[in-house]
Amino acid sequence: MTLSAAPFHQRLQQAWTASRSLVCVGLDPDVTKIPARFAKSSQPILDFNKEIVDATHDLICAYKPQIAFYNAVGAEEQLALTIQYIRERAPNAIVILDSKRGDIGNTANAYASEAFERYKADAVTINPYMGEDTVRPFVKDARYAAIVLCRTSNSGARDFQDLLVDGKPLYQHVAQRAASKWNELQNVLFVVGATYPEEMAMLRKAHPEVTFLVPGIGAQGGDLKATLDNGLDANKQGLLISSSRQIIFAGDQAAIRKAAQTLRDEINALR
Ligand code: OMP
Repeated sequence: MTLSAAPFHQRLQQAWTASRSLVCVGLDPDVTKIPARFAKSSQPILDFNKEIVDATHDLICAYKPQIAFYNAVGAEEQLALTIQYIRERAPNAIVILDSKRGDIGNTANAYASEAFERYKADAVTINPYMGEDTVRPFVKDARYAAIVLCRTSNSGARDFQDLLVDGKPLYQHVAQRAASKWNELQNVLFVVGATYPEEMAMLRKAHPEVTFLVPGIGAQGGDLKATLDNGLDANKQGLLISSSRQIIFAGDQAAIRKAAQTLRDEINALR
């Protein structure tokens, strides 16, 4: 079996092992913040992303482009070329398309095809609010994964995710359903924000084998030590610790590398 045909859970293990890193770099190329050195480029987003990938490819286990930053400026082609470049430069890295999809079945099929066929991502973030049929298209093939929003990193996460349903917060129901009903192919992950370490501890206790995508480290002020204490699995893995702005807008290429290396080293020292 070639690596690209391997099941997602094997590819993820390979990415962790090969990189010895739990760092995921978020490729969120806000055009108002792209460094001036790219001003003359005809494809500034692509060139900026290439610089980031060149600087970090041996320090990370995953990249996570957030689709809004590409859609907002009609840069879909640059997104596709970025993912192509990641495949060349970092063949073991997992590519997560952060598009937080969630819609009825036939529309979800189109979103799955966008993520896995058009952009050739390995995984996609999913909003599970509309229920099982909206998630199914993303988990039906073991090569690809759905990363389900459980306990998000933002302040508004409390508004609905903490509501008690049958005596239990809604985010725990989401996790329970996702892990027990949608995960036959071991290709369901959870989004769990670094800004809510107690909730992360609850989720890790209830779901020792599920991988968490953890945004919120860096610009959002999440606590790295608490994240590792509460989120690591029994193999000292089980986490994709994602940081975007703190790494990609750190400065020149050396500063970008240093930011990724510092995060990787801090994580490895704590696990
Ligand atoms: P930084 O705060 O710059 O590291 O970026 C965070 C990234 O993670 C953005 O792309 C967000 O869209 C994304 N994110 C969150 O910030 N919070 C969440 O709960 C979930 C995500 C996500 O799904 O990646």
